[in-house]
Amino acid sequence: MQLKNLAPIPELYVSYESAQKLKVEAGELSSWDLTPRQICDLELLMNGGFNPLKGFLSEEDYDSVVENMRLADGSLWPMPITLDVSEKFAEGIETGQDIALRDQEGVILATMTVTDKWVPNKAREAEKVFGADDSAHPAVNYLHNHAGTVYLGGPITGIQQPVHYDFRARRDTPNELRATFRKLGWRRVVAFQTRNPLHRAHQELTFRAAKEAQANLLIHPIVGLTKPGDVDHFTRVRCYEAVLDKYPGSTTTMSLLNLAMRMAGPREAVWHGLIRANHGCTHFIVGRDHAGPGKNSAGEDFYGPYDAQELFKEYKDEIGIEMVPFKHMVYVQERAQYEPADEIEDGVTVLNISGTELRRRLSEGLEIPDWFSFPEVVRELRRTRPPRAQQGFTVFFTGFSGSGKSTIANALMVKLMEMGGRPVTLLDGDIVRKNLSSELGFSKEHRDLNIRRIGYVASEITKNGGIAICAPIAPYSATRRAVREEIEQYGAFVEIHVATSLEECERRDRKGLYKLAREGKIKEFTGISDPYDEPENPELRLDTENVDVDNCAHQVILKLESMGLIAA
Ligand code: PPS
Repeated sequence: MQLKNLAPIPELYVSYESAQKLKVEAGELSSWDLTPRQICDLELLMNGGFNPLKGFLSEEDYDSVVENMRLADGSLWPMPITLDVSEKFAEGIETGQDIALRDQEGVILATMTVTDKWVPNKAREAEKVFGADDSAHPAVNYLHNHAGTVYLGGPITGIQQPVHYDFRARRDTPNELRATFRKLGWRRVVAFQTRNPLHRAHQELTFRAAKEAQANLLIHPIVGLTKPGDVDHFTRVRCYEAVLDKYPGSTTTMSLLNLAMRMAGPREAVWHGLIRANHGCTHFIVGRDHAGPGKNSAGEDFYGPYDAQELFKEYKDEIGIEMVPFKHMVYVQERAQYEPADEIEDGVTVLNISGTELRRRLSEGLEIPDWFSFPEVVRELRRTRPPRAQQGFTVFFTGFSGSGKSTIANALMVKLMEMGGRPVTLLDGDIVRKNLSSELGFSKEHRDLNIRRIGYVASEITKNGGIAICAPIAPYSATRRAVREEIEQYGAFVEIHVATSLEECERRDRKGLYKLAREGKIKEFTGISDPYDEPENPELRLDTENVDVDNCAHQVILKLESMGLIAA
């Protein structure tokens, strides 16, 4: 008899012949180029990872999922899986129409019959699904600042899987994993979800969880999208491979899951459970603060530490997978081993290194002890995260025209070049407008495009270990924030507000532009006839009215030193 959890699960792919035919016919259809997050969602829709979903949610399903964590037919489903598109694209789409869904290179992956088109209430979605309409939550920030304004819903016809060139042998569809478990005779499988490198405590806890559940172990890391700032998946997978060798032979395996996480804590835990059940697992480890998004804008946790476990318990029969609650493991020095924190008597020495402390040690090149992690893991992490003083970073000046941004940026560039060590590039407003953005004017749309281009170049420089100095006006805080997010994936983003007042800039009027703006000869002039959002929390604010340029540049150098970005 075949175990229920190992029987094949429905996929949304059509046969090879039909796919070939569809590919040709789809040439006539309107095409939507999927975002990276939508590609992750589509892959799991098509391969059954999101079973019972048959496509992107309809409006009725969406409303029901947002309100009750259920599809309209009553099945448990906690996360809205929606196809968000731009208003412009939506305008040309009628319900009943088929559209082609393509990857970022234009390869067709699926078609969708659009049954629904609506403008969602994003504030309600944020409140209900993520617990608060607070953009400090990464998924709420995504919802308001990245996702399109219109949702399309409808069933999917799968043509082909998204192509992955990395770690191909480690990627499995739910049915491939089910087949593997069948072949190996694994009847009980406990899955461990992770978006972080594994250290000794994780290895110990997962091994114990498997023993307790009398199950084999599946390390099931996320390689789709995780929390901004996480260690990239390439590095993590190399780390996981090193840790796999530490488990007793043939007890444990690893498979990579191309999921786009939402960091939705309790709802996310239930979602993760359903996904693992679809992948043929019987048990699932839920830890403290599972899929936690960090602090909200008031500095408090979004969810309680055990909310995820509570919600999971409530729905465990419907999820169809048993929860193994995570034990917090700590190192007991006297016995030189890891033990569950709640089983340790008073009087022994307990050692622990938090995630924040680990990042500090890596960024300052300090020792990471053997009891904490495996030497192979530490070596990989050090390769990817060299000490801060060797990483790339971006200094981003913002302020009114004529505030002194370019002059200070030039002085800073010369000082950094004098120090040596890393290449320095200056992306001054005027230089950029000549070379990168020569066709752009000063409308909101054009300014945003200009700043995003600067952000893109700076992020590449930062990624490759250089120093980018940017000095545009950059009047919109949302755009500055987007650039910050892009750059912080690779290194520090140091925002510097050159806080020269408008009156002073106008009084100096070096280029004579303020006079022209007052006379209405230059339109949309920042500060006169166009807005400027003052930075609320820049890393540094410079007063140029009472301090000379050299001193201002020096203040920036001191700031960079205090952040560990240049050696003192
Ligand atoms: S933005 O808003 O960040 O895209 O602007 P930026 O690329 O920094 O370009 C600003 C420079 O363009 C000149 N200029 C104007 N500035 C503001 N508003 C209007 N309408 C405008 N028209 C031309 C001005 O010289 C700015 O240079 P800086 O170096 O800031 O004085």
